[in-house]
Amino acid sequence: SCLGLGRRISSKKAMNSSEHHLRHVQSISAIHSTSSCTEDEVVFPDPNFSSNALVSSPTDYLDMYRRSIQDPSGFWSDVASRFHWERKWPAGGVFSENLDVSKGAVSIEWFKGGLTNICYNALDRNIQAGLGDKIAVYWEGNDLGQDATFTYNQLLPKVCQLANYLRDVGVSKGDAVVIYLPMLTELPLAMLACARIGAVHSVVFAGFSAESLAQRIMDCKPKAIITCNAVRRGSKLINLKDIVDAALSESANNGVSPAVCLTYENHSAMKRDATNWKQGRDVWWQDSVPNYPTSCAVEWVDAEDPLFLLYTSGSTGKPKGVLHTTGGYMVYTATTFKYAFDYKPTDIYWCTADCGWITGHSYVTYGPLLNGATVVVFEGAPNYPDSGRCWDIVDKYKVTIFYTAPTLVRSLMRDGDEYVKRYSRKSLRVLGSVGEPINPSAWRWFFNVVGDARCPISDTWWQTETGGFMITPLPGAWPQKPGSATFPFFGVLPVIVDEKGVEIEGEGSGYLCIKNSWPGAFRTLYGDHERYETTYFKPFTGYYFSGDGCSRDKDGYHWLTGRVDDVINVSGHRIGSAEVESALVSHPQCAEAAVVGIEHEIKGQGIYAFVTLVEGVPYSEELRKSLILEVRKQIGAFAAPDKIHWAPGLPKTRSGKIMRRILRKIASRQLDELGDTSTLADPSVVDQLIDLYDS
Ligand code: 6R9
Repeated sequence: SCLGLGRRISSKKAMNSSEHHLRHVQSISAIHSTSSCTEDEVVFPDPNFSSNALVSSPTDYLDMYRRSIQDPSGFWSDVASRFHWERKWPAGGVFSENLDVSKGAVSIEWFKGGLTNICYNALDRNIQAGLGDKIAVYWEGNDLGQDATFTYNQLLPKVCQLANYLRDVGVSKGDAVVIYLPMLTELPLAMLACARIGAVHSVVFAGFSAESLAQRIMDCKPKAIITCNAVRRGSKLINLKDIVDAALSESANNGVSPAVCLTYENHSAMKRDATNWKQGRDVWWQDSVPNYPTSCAVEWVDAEDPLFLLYTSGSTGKPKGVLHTTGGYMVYTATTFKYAFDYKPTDIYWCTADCGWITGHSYVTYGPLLNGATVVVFEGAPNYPDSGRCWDIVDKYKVTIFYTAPTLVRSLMRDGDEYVKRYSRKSLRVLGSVGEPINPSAWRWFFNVVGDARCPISDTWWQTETGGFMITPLPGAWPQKPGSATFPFFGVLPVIVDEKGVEIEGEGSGYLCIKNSWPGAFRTLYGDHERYETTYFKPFTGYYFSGDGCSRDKDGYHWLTGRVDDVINVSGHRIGSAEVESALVSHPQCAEAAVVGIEHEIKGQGIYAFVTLVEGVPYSEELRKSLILEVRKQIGAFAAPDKIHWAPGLPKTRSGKIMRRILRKIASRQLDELGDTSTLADPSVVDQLIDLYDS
C-alpha cells in the first residue's frame, strides 16, 4: 500500500512555488486598475456585482490565493472547520502528499484520521442550521407540468429509508453500489444514501449501453444495483431495465452477481406490468423502501475512506475507475461551488449536467447541497418540447445561477435568439460553462443574449480526476476574457511545461500540469495504482499531468486548448479513441480501425473512424450502418461515429504504428498540412484514402 510514504510539504517549497506562480496572476491587478486592455478582449465586471461578490477584486483574490499557497494547511483547515467532524483530524496533519514517482509511491491524503460523513454534512447539518424548510430540490420532469419539490426536511427521511434498506440487504461500509438512473430526484438521493452508510457509489450514466454497464459492474462488483424501469427523454422512451437485465446476465456469466436490483417504478414513463422481472433479484423501490424507518444512524467514516468511483475514458484500454475519498472531496466541492458561482443563500441553482458525469456528482449533488442551496434537477432534454425549454425552466424557478456546457450553448445559439427572448431570464445572475473550451463567439452569445450582458460567466476548467474546479473565474473578482478559464482556484498551482517537463514562465503554451495536491484530487484508479502513476504522474516527474494543452497570455490568463492525448471530447463527454476502435474491430467484418476527433460545429468534436475491412468484404451503406450500430451497442449512442471512412490501408510507420497525425489531417481535409509522409511504410495509402473521401 502507499500509506505512510507521503511526504509533508515543506514550507520552503511552497514559498518558492507561490512566489514564482504569483507573478503570473499579479498582472490582473494591472488590467483592473489601468484598463490597459480594450473592450474587445476584456469584459469588465459590473461594479455593483463586484462590490456584492464574495471576492470583489483582484487584490482580494490575490490575498486569499497567496495564503492558500503559502499556508495550505492553515487555509484548508479553516475552511474544513466549517463542516461537521465527528472527530477532527490530528493536529498538524491536514495533508500529506507525494506526487513524485522518483521518491516512492504517489500518495495524497487530506484530513486523514478525521471522521465525518458527507451526507450528514449535506442534510442533517443544514437542517440543524435552520434550513429544514428550505427547498433542496426542484425536480422538473421531461414533460411540461411534471414537477415536484423536496425541502431539506423532506429529503432527509427519504435518504434514510433508502440507506436503511441498503443496510438491510447487506450493503455495508466499503461495499460498492452501482446506480444506473436518469435524472430523477432518486438519483442524488441514492448517492446520499450510499454515502450515509459508507457505501461506495458508482453512478453509470444512463446513456451507456448494456455492455459498458456490464464492464463497470464486473470491475467494481457491487452488492446492489439501483435503477428504474424506464425513462422518457424528449419524445423517446428508453427501457432502462432491459439494459440492466442484459448487463446483469453478462456480468453473471463472468461470475459477478449483485444480490439485488432495486428498481424504481417511473410510472409516468412506463407501468410496472410492462417491466421484465427476475424474481428473487429484482425489487420494486416503491414496494420496499418506504417500509423502512425514516431515520438512519450515520456511518462515520475516515476522511480518506472512499466516497465514490466514477469510470472515465482514457487514451488507452478500458475505462478507468477514478476513486474519490470523503473529506477532501467534501471540503473542495463545497468551497469551489461557493466561490466560483459567488453563491448566496437566496440563489436558485441549476446545472444541466447529468449525475452520471463528474459535473453532476460535484455540482448537482454534493457542492450545492453542502452549501444548503436550492438545486433544480431536470430529467428531460434541453430542446424538448422546443429550444426555449431552458429559459422556461429559468423563469419558472427563478434560477439565478445557470451552469451548462458549450455544446448546449452552441446548439441553442444555432436555433436562434427568438427562443431566448421569449422569456424574461431576469432572475439570472451568474452563468457557468464546463466540459470543453468555450469558443469566444459562443461565450459572447451566452453573455449577451442569455445573460443580457449582465451576468459574469464562470468558465470552469476541471476534470473527473480533479473532483472540482481548478482554473475558474470568480464572478466579479476580475475582468473576463471570452474563452479563457482565467486563474487558478485557491490552493491550486497550475504550471505549463514543455515537452521535456520544463516549466514555462510568463507567456507561452505547453502541457498543463499541477504542481501540488489539492483536497478534491482523486487518490487512485480503482484496483490499479500503477496505471494511476503511469498515466498521470510519470509523464512529467513531480507533477500531475492533466492531458490538456494550455497557453498563458501576457496578462497571466489561462487558455485551455483541448486534449493532447487520444481522448475525444464529444459534447463535453470524454471518449477514448481506443474504446471506439475496439468496438469497431469487434465487428466481424472489420479488420482494423483508427479513430480521430474532428472539429464539429455543435458538439465541439466529432468522431471520425477509418476502418479497414476483412479481406474480400466489400464496403457498403449497410455495413457502414452496422459498424455504427456496433459502437452504439458497445458504448452508447453518444459515442457513435459521425463519419466512417473506408480505408483499404492505413498510414503506418515502418514499425507498424498508425500515424494519427496524418489521419487527423485527412479527416479534417487539411491536405496541405499532411507533413512528411515519406517515413510511412507505404506512402501511397494516403492518396488512396483521399480518393475514398465520399465513398
Ligand atoms: C468536468 C469535466 C475533462 C476534460 C478536460 C478538458 C475538458 C472541461 C473545460 C475543459 C476547457 C473548460 N474541459 N472543462 N476544457 N475549458 N472549462 O468535464 O470532466 O468529463 O473528466 O472531462 O474536459 O479537456 O481534460 P471530464
